[in-house]
Amino acid sequence: MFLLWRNFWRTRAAAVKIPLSSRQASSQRSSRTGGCLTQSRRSSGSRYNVPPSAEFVARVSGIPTMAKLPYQETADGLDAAFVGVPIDTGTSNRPGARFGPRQIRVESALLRAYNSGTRAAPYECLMVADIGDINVNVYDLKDTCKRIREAYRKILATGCIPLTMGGDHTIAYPILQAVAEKYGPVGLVHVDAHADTSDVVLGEKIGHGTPFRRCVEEGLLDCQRVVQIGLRGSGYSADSYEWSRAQGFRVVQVEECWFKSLTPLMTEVRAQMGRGPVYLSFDIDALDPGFAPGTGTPEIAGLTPIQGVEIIRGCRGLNLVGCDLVEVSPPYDTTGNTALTGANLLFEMLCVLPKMKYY
Ligand SMILES: [Mn+2]
Repeated sequence: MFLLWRNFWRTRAAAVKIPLSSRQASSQRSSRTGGCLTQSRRSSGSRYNVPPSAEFVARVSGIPTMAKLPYQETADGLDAAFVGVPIDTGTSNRPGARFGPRQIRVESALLRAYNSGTRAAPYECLMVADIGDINVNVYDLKDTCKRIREAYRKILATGCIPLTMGGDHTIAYPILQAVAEKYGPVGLVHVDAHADTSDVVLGEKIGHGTPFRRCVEEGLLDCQRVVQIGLRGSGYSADSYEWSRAQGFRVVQVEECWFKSLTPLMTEVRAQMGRGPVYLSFDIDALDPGFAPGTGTPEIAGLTPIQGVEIIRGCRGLNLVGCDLVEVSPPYDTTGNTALTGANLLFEMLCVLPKMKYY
């Protein structure tokens, strides 16, 4: 009866343009349009954050957050959080990845709420938000690493799974320091054109070519449960991946991936990872630069976006404790398509997190 009465007055108010009280107006906006001026993100009545649908709210409207989710300051109360780490101080070649999180957020306005391929419904089972960017120090990479490590400690302490938008690949090192502090040595699915296992570059231990060497040295990885997929490009010696193999990593060079579905590979990877905690680190340069030119160290003959999606979907069932998508460098792809690809890959990551609901 109340509903009938309310609807009557709403209809009447709309028809004769009776000014509504601000409370009524806001309620009407929420229920009819999924949020309008205020971009009410919880308009569906769901207990979870649900991004406003582009069926009712123009995609191009609003302040760009990842997937048009609400922004909140901390990870409190969240099952998963999108977080940006805007640095490129660790890049060895073309810079620009500091603008990655920002452009990924802008392009992510195209994302919708359901995964049509896997029937995942992330916003019906997980509380997700965008918690902004780590306050990095663009003048000091070591200080930036410290800031990242401390920020991720706090994020992980809440029980939330971070979905990170890079930033160059240096960031995986301090993130994994915080992750291993909580979970112990983790398995790693590392998708990349490069192994990122150099020891020292130009005299420096910290950079985007060294994070996984540092992780091994500090015992952050369960080396028997590490796989590196998509590696390629010219090297400094004939066997560029000798060090990785010597640690116990499985190395899947790109030649093993050419012309194939990677779904069978991922069956093996899931067996390798077992039930323990796993971190997924996806460097956009794993994809062929024809698909993802907006990155700092592109290598030809890379993975297709289809293979990238197969890898991420193949992580379904793993005990994922964190994921990142790094090295999107907007200045090298002004179309935004690399960032859009990155946004979609991050959505795919969200859709394979533990406790996901699938229809
Ligand atoms: Mn990398």
